[in-house]
Amino acid sequence: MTNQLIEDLQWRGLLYQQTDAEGMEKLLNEESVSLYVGVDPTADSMHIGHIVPLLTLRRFQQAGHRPVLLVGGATGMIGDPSGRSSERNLLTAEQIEKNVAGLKAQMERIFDFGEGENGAILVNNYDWVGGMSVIDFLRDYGKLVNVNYLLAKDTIASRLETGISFTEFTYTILQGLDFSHLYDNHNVRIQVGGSDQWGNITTGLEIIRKTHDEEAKAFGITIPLVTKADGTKFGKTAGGAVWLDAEKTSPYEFYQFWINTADADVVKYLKIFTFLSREEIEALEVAVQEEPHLRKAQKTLAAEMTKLIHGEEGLEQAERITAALFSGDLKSLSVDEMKVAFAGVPSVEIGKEDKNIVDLIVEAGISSSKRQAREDVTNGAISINGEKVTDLDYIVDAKDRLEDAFAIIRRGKKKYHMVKFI
Ligand code: 485
Repeated sequence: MTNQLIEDLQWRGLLYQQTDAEGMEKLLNEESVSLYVGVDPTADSMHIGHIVPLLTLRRFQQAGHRPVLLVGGATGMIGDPSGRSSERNLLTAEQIEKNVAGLKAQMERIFDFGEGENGAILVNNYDWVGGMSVIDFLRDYGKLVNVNYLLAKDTIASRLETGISFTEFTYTILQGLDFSHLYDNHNVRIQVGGSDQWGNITTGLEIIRKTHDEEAKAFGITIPLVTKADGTKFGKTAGGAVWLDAEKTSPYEFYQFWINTADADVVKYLKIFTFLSREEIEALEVAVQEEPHLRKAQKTLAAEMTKLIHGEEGLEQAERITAALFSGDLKSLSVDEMKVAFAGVPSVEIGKEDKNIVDLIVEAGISSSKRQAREDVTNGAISINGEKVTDLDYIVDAKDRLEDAFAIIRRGKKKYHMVKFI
């Protein structure tokens, strides 16, 4: 018997490796299960690379299963060598504590933690590993895992040349004992992770197999790395990673990231990242083919993702800023929105004294000469904070300084400059 959820995951391209596809499908047909994804608190925010396994768990939740979200308060103290070519620096306990709080808050936004049968739960492996003695660790877990077995893992084998500390070498056993702990205490039957987590997930199955009788049945699946048709790395912009934290990546930047998706990638991303139905996505696929200039699929992707991570309010702000920049009507934006909108535009610092408009735009390098500046002003090419200035004697003063600190000056249709008054 096929399973609708599995079919959907396959159609979305979300299944990469599976330890026992048939067994898992059978299990899902028979009962509602709990399943988990773990994230280590290496930063105080997740980025969009983290959300694919999390969203996959939400798909399981929608099909009636219970997501268990693990924050690695203990494993974060050690550092996962998976996918890394060199040793990590240890974080301090304070840093990890702060990061754990950040991750928890973000997970709470993505999941439904309702009281129901399948409400999500959050766990922290520090709760069962933090107090474990080294003797217990070595006797109860270290003894179950053969060194040869560990050396054969990709993530360890690939580090033997360049070096791997005993600390990182041990990491996979810690993640493995988590799986076993969650199996016993939360009836977790499946672990999900990105493709770099295969080795750690299978260590967990090994530990479960060795500590339980034959009846014990647990499964692992990994999710493919998200790729881009042009071969460049997904999830990176000029400014670095795309974070879920609005302080690090504003809702507007987040929205822009998605709206800039190439036609060649957009349908794939709609499948991976959104909860739109197959019918809706297929209709958008037709739109990409027949009227690509409308960018309907990109707009939908950007709206869905921004709403998911930043809520209706974040989406509204992103759309308002996008529209204002497109039309040039800055007056519709609040001062805070202006700051967000122009975070990336060229800025110059200028003294706070009142100044004639022509002098100011020359000093700020917005017009190349006094003659050019006069021409620009009389032609109506210059505006301050969305207000056109055509008077050559206009004085830029306190009324033009937003928060007494900056002004946005536009020259021509689209060239924006931020002038900071100091
Ligand atoms: O019991 C567990 C303890 C820790 C972890 C998982 C289960 C975290 C895991 N070792 C890890 O490092 N995950 C990465 C992280 O935390 O940033 C990323 C993976 C990625 C995807 C994502 O977490 O690199 O593939 O699984 C959710």
